[in-house]
This record gives sequence, C-alpha cells and structure tokens, in this order.
Amino acid sequence: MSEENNPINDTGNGLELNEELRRKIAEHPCYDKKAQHKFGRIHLAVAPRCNIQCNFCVREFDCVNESRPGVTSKVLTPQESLEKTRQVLADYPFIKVVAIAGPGDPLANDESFDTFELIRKEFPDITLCMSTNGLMLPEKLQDMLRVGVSTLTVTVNAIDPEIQAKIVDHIVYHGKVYRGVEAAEIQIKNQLAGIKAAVDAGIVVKVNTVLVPGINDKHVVEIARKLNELGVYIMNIMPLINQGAFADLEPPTAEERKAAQEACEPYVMQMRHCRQCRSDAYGLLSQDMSQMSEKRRELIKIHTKEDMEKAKENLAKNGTEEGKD
Ligand code: CLF
Ligand code: SF4
Repeated sequence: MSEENNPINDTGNGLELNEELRRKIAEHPCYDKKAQHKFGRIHLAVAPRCNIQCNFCVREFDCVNESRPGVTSKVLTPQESLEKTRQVLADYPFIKVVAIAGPGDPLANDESFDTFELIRKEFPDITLCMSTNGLMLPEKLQDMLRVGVSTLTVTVNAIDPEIQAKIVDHIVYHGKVYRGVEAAEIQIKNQLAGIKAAVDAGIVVKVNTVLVPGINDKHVVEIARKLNELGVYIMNIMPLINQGAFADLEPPTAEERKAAQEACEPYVMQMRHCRQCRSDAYGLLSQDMSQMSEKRRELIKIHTKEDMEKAKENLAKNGTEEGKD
C-alpha cells in the first residue's frame, strides 16, 4: 500500500463507509493524510481523571497515549468547552473535528459525555472524536453512540497480557485495584471487545500503539493482525516518550519506528503524520493555536476570512470554490 491514505475508495480493511462517514473521514486531519493541511481539530480538555497507571505516564502531564508531555492542559467544564468551541468554530471554520483526548481518560470522566451532548445539540454536523485507553469501552459504548461519537481512538500497546503487564502498573476497575497480568487481561479483553462492538456499531476506529523498544517492538505485528480482524481503520505507531517508570528506557529511533510501520502496513493502514498533540490543542495538526500568541491567532483568523471570501467569489464566478484554473 502506498504511503498516501486513500480512505474514500479503499479503507485498507474492506470496511464499507456510508456517505456521511466518508465526508467526515475526508475532513479528519488524523484519519486522512491529505486532510491534515486543510482541516483542523479542537481538543477539549474536560477529562482530568484516569483509571489506569501506564509506566510511561507522569500525571502532571497530558495522557501520553494521545498527547505529548508538557504542562497539563487547563481543565474546562462542559459549559466552558461549549463556549470555547463556539468561538473557535466561528473564527476558524476549517476546524471540522471536536475531540476529547484527556488530560486523563475521557471514559473515566462523565463530563466527556456532558460536553459532547452540548456540542452536538448546537453543531449537529460536526465530527465528534474521542481517545481512550479502552478499559471502560464496552460499558461506555452506548453513551458514546448516544452523544454521536463517530471516530474513536483506542490505545492498544499489547494484546499479550505478559507484555501489557510490563507497560501498565495497575488499573482501577469497578472500584478495585488490579495489578500485573490480571490487570492486563481485564484491560485487553475490554479493549478488544470494545473495539469490535464500536466497529459493528459504525464508529470508525483508530488504534494508537506506543512503541516501547525491548518490550512491545517485536509484538506490534501481532497487534496489527488482530486490528485487521477487528476492522480497525488505521493504526498510529507512536514513539515512547521516556518518563515516569520508563525514564531509563531508550525511545525508538526513527528507523525503528518506520520498520514497525512497514511491518504492520500489510494488515492495517498506517498513520505517519501524528503530532502527539496536547489535550487542549486546536487548529491544524502542524499549527497548534493553543500555543500561539494572540497576534498570530488574529492573523490566521483574518487569512481564513479572506480565503472564504475568495472561495465565495469563485463560486459565484466559476461555479467552483477553487476557480477554474
Ligand atoms: Fe484528537 Fe486523536 Fe481525534 Fe485526532 S489527535 S482525539 S484522532 S482529533 Fe491526531 Fe493529535 Fe496524533 Fe492524536 S495528531 S495525537 S492522532
Ligand atoms: Fe496516563 Fe493516559 Fe496511561 Fe492514563 S491512559 S495512565 S493518562 S498515559
């Protein structure tokens, strides 16, 4: 398969997507490589709590299964998130995806669903995206469908409990703490059952896998084969960020990551343009406006408005937004 994603005609796994989902994927900067330069996402940091402890996680930072470490994003209430979304979508209409990816696990925080409920009421056509460690996925899938999530990321770092037990220190499940292989078995079982149920329900699933040399690097192909069986749309192999209990481990080299992606590609389409963004990031993947000065944001706002006016003029003149030449 070529490096260009071509999800409209080929999902890479034989999945049939309806017209609405095709549009959403074509405008999703993470799911379609070509969309990354045109369309953006906004992350709403409404989910501070987590129900597991990964060995590479330091809780002063955003969830590193989806984000890069930095100062933890400021947590917003659902109402504050709605107001922020309103403002951002009005100023930057190229943002087509509203997502919750932390700073903890979205499924361990009811505020995630309250937020999406508010957003969906006001923006019924926007793509709602979520990212989770998958522990609560089977139980929370109905809530996800109720609020209208259409793209979902699940972090799967191992499907072998012996390997997973080296990556996650403990989980808290139904009020009880589990450790080691026992914890890993529960999490993997829930992740895989949850992914299957989500795919069957029509959600387009992406899997993030954190590549940890010496722990899961020889195992990623086995994960990819399983993802193919489950109907996962795309896989994102992310490099380990060595911190926490894994502070002494070496992250993979660019070559090691590339080799892992190439080995997995026959089984599931590979995402290669991830920016490991913050849980309050917004804008294009390559231009996180949450980290920009007010002045730069204002410039982007002005350019966006000018581009839209030009597109409207072309539409009136030539019948196409991009003009005829
Ligand atoms: Fe956000 Fe993730 Fe949805 Fe994208 S990010 S919840 S799928 S809208 Fe994208 Fe950011 Fe990489 Fe995530 S670049 S860290 S893959
Ligand atoms: Fe940290 Fe994310 Fe793992 Fe939770 S799922 S422990 S927030 S890296």
